[in-house]
Amino acid sequence: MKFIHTADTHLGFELIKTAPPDEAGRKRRAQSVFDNFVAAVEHTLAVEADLFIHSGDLFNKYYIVREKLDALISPFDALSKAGVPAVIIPGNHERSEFPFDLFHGLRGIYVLDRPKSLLLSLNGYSVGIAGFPFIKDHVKSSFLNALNATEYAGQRSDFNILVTHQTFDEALVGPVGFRFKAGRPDTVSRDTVPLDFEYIAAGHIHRYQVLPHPLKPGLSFVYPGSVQRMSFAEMDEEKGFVEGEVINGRIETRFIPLPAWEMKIVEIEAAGRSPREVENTIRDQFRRFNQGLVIRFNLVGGVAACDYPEIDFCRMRAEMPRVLECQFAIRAKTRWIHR
Ligand SMILES: [Mn+2]
Repeated sequence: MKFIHTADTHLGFELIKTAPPDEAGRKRRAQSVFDNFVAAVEHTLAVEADLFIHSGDLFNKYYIVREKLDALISPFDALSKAGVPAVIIPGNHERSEFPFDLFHGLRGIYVLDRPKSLLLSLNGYSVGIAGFPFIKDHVKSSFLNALNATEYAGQRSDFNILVTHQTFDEALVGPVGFRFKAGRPDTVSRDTVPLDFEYIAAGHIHRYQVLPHPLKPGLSFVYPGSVQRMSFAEMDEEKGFVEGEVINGRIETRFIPLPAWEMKIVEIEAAGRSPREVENTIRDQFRRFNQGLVIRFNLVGGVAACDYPEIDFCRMRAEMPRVLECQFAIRAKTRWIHR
């Protein structure tokens, strides 16, 4: 029995409320995000996996129009046609729900849009799967309530998988390695999770990691991470998804890497300097540019926009060599103004 586990695909990455200054760049990134999701699905078919799991944040925003959602879920067609069951839960980016009929008509796509459990027969094994949408508030009590509401406990199966989109204690994020501690209002303590599972398919944390259950060696909380570097906080992280397989009666996992774009931040002391000087400092970076680069220029040194020289960022973008996306941000005290 083999399965593919992915999460945090953030499809529709280009659709945000305020138009990004580098709109074409954002669209190129969105295409690359979608391509990585497709790559995970294609891998599922190529290795003839028996199950596909998506543990939340399929989409980047909850307000994407229906027509676009229909297009974004097209890779599930291939799974459905190949007879590979897929289990999906809504994450926080979907505000814990999908349009109720989004996956209607797709055979074998199981959306756990409320606490549910199901029993699948996969390559000779009975596999119990329990899951529920992302829980925002009172996670400490709500998590166990939701888990009980799945009624997974009544099932008897060879392997049990929990699908969840939450932060568990000791989860690691960010460039300086921040760890979520038990007791935070948004964090579930791993030691409170029942031991009835063989695999916990987690989502929400964008860095790939495997956290052990403190009370059951061999049971892990697995975050496959996002399929692409969604923000600069992830700029050094390897990206991919997880393949799990039953070997000698237990689930073994491995990480399958996906191509990730390069991300770079350049800080420029710009307040009080002439436009020409700052533009030339930006131009000095052009030799490092390539088509796979997401670059951000942080202009710093001032406390308000008026402290900075007037730069025609449109013209700068027009003259620069092609990058995936170029962002300019001006620091005004603690705020960033995007240009
Ligand atoms: Mn996410």
